[in-house]
Amino acid sequence: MKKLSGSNLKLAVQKTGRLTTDTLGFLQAAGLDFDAYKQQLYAHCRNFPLEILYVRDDDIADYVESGIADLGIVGKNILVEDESEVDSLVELGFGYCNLTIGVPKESGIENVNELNGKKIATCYPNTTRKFFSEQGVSVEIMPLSGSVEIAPLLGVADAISDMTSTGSTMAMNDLIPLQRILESEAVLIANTSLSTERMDVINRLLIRFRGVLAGKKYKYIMMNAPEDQLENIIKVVPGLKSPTISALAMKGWISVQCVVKEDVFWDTMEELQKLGAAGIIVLPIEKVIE
Ligand code: PRT
Ligand code: ZN
Repeated sequence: MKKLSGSNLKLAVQKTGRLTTDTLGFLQAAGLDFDAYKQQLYAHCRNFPLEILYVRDDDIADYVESGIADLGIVGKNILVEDESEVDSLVELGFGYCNLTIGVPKESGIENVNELNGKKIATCYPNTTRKFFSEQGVSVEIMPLSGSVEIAPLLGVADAISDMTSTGSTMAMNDLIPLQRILESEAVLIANTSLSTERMDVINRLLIRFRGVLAGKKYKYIMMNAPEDQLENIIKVVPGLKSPTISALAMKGWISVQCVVKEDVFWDTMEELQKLGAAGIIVLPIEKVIE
């Protein structure tokens, strides 16, 4: 078996699970070229000094903390639960989920104070215990390693604390979400005592990652607009520095090109139309390097 090179950075990612597809897609969008076969335990990156280790998500933070891996991609929920001593470098915009308290529909429970003295089943005992103690509510925590949703049905717990994304699992088990106790998404983490040399390589990787993340936040637009509205248009779409303007063959009209933030996209479009902009073309952006 080919040995891992000591000098390359090692990045631990989830082998198979909810984070896998988005993680691999993100790394590929950042221009990293590597293999990802189902049975593979590690992959060498062909165009960057990086080895990718495919592991269980529960092991990622431990690998990074102990230095077996320099970097990892893991849900924030695991870092909080394990109180991992790692550096969180950047939130990656996928793997969104919440740790949520759920109670049986027929319990009639409407707030967490009513859980005083009750038993809570969870795969996240530390985070859950901390939440209830901060609320001043005394509960008995029942740690489980999976299938938490059936604990109330089996009569072994009064409520649960579990990860939710769509909420359909709770609903299917006649549970009502009572309160969100942690919001989570995938994060890039690093070992806390890396050499300057390794940090330099990580910073190169971070520029690529941030480029992908920024690309998702913006759209590129091209439009025609009346020349006398130029000043107003620049106020609406300042672009990264300032929009690119070119003259149209038709007198009194210009072409404007710039980037627009995704979260205010439709508001921006409406304002531009009010200023007389027409023929607006919108393109996705792959990366933005500022
Ligand atoms: O095999 P391995 O140990 O690597 O994986 P795993 O089975 O332990 O973890 P996995 O793949 O289920 O989750 C990996 C990470 O994905 C978690 O640590 C979270 O950061 C993130 N994530 C995002 C989720 C969810 N969404 C999620 N919905 N983790 C778990 N769930 C489960 C939840 O526990 C519940 O059973 O999905 C169910 C609820 O989903 P909804 O959509 O019905 O609300
Ligand atoms: Zn796991």
